[in-house]
This record gives sequence, structure tokens and C-alpha cells, in this order.
Amino acid sequence: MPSQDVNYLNTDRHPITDPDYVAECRGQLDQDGALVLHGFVGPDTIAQIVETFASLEADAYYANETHNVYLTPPDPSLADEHTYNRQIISSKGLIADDHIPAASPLRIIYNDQSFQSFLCGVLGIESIHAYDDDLSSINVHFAPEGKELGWHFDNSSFAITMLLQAPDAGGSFDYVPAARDSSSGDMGYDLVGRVLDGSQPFRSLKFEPGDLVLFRGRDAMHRVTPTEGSTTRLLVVFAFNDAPGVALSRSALQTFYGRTS
Ligand SMILES: O=C(O)CCC(=O)C(=O)O
Ligand SMILES: [Fe+2]
Repeated sequence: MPSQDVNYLNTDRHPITDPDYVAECRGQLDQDGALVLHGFVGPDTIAQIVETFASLEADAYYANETHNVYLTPPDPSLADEHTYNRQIISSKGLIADDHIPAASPLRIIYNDQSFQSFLCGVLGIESIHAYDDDLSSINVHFAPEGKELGWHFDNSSFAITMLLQAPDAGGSFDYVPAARDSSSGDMGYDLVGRVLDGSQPFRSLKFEPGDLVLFRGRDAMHRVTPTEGSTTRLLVVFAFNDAPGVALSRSALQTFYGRTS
């Protein structure tokens, strides 16, 4: 039986239930560390979502703290100037899962079985699960003029995002593939330091509203440059785990959302 929700997804262009298409996407993600599926959701649906979130912008939470690139607390045994302890600014805001309307197409897409099966196939995982807390699963990021997301590595091994509204300028997604190797515990201090000093070349990933982006952000160092102009950059992060029952700790929830429930 076809999923009732599938009409939000452009399955003509992206036949997500076709095993050959899944294999093609998986090959590209493995090769590049990133996969952009252009026009995954159509412009009418995107316009509908943007309209809803424009009125929610005032509720967005802006964490007013710096962080290191590893998103961990500083190590007092290392110097403040050590790459591990260098502090980065992230000023964008967000709306957490519990404030995403129940009827939002974002929630329907997130829960869509064919979408989740597609992600499993592309990511090479057995099963996929929402976060076991009220805040983490679907987040909408807001970057009005001047706001940014500084250089970092993600905690999760994969990230799934979709741009909802592009800024007039700025808001570039920049990345350095394999800047560290988390599986071997290699922190990549030399390379990370050069990136922070601005002396290391990086790539930029191009995507438009409605494009689905899959990204291995645990080892690729990445950032989003400040928004320029009066149009807010709006982006949804679909966060999943490959095991059930995973929740962010209370301290992580407090850091990312300013609250724990
Ligand atoms: O805004 C983006 O394009 C990337 C978001 C991101 O890197 C993150 O949420 O960790
Ligand atoms: Fe990230």
C-alpha cells in the first residue's frame, strides 16, 4: 500500500523505494561524505512550511554561549589557546520538536515509513529511530541577518537537513571532509587549527530550498557563514538514531535548548 504521506515528496524525481536508486544514493554519500537530493520537496510545500514558521520566529531560542569545535566542555589541563579549547561563536536560533505543529508537513515527512526506509538504505543502517526526548528529533534553525553556526563536528554520525528559505546572501555551508577520524580517536588538531586560522582550503556545499542533504558530520568539520540581508535563513534538521531509546542528557538539552522539557 502506498504511504498516504508520500505526496509531500517528489518521488518521480527521487524514487526512494527503488533499490537501484537507494544504491546509487548510498554510493554517492560514501564517496563524497555528502549527498544533495535536489527538489526532494516541492516549492508549494516549502512555501506552506515557511509561512507557518515565519510566525514562530519570535519563539526561537538563541543559545548565548560559545563552544569548541568538538561540542564538548573545555579541558582545563590544556591551554586556552589549544585547538581543543578554542571557543567558537554560534548565534543562530532554533525551534525544538515540541513546538513544531503536529500537522506540519515536516512531521509527516519525518514519520513517513518510505522516507525512513530510504534513509536506512542510504546510510547502511538496520533501523532508524526518533530521539527519546521531547526536543531533539525535528528542529528548525533560524539565522536572521548576521547570525551564524560556527565550525564544529556533529555528535551524531549523520545529519539530515533541508533548507526551507535561503538568505539573500551569506549562509554558505562550508566543510572540510575527514578533518578528524573519530573511530580511531584522532582529533585532527593540526588540520582543525589551520581551519580555525583560515589557512586551510575548504569546500562549500550548494543547496536550495526543498533539497534534502545527508551529511556525515561527525568527521567532516563544517560551519554556516553569517546570513547577509534581511531574509532569514531557515533550515530543518531531521535527527535520528540507529538505536531506540537514545535521548540527549539533561545537560546537553540545557545547552542546546535552554530547557530540558
Ligand atoms: O544549517 C546547516 O546547513 C547545517 C546545520 C548543522 O550543521 C547542525 O545543525 O549541526
Ligand atoms: Fe552540524
